[in-house]
Amino acid sequence: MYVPPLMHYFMLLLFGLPCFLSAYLPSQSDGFPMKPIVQPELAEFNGTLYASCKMKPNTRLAEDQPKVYGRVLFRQGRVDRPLEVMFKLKGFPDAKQMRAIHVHQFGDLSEGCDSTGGHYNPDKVNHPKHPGDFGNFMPRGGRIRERTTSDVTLFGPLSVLGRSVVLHAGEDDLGQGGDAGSLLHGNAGHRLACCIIGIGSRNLWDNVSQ
Ligand SMILES: [Cu+2]
Ligand SMILES: [Zn+2]
Repeated sequence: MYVPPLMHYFMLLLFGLPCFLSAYLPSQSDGFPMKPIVQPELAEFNGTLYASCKMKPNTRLAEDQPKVYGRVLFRQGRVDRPLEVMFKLKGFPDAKQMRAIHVHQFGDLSEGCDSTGGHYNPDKVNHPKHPGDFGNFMPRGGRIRERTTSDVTLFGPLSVLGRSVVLHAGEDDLGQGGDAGSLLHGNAGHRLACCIIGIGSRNLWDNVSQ
C-alpha cells in the first residue's frame, strides 16, 4: 500500500506520542498516582550528592605486599559542577613509590580487586582520558591525604555509584609508555586495594575532612 510521506509524520504523531507520554509522564491509570523520580538524597543534602568508598587490601594480594586501608570520599554540588574527591589512605611502606588510583568499571569484589574489570571508560577513549583517571600519588609517612577535583560524576546514567576505586602497586605512565597497555591502563601494576563506591552522607564527608 502506498502511504504518502506526510502521512508518515501523522502516523508517527498519532501512535508515537501516546507511547512517549505513557512512558515518561506520571500515570494514574493503575490507581496509584506515581511520584516524580527524584533521588531522596538530593532533597536531604540540598542538591548535593555524596559517595563513599572504604578501601581494603586486595584479598588476592601476595603476603609481602603492603596492606592499605582508608577512604575515598566524593562530593558533587550539582550535575554541572566538578566533583571533589578526598583520599585518606594508610599502610604504605616508607619506600618512595608513586601509586596510581583509578575508577574501574565493576563494583564486583568476588575475586578481590581482580574482578573490578578495566578502567571505567564510558566514552571509549584512551587512557589517561577516562573520567576516573586520578593519576599518581606519593605517600608521605605511610599515608596519602589529598583532595582533588575530577570529571567523574555522581549524577545520571554515567554515575560512578556502584563502580569501584582501585589502588595500584605502581606508577601510572599516563599513556606515555609506548605500548597497548599504556593506552588501556597506564601499566600501573597489580592491584593493592580497592572498594565499591556507594551513596554517602554529608556527615561522613564533614567528619573525614576535618
Ligand atoms: Cu586501575
Ligand atoms: Zn584510565
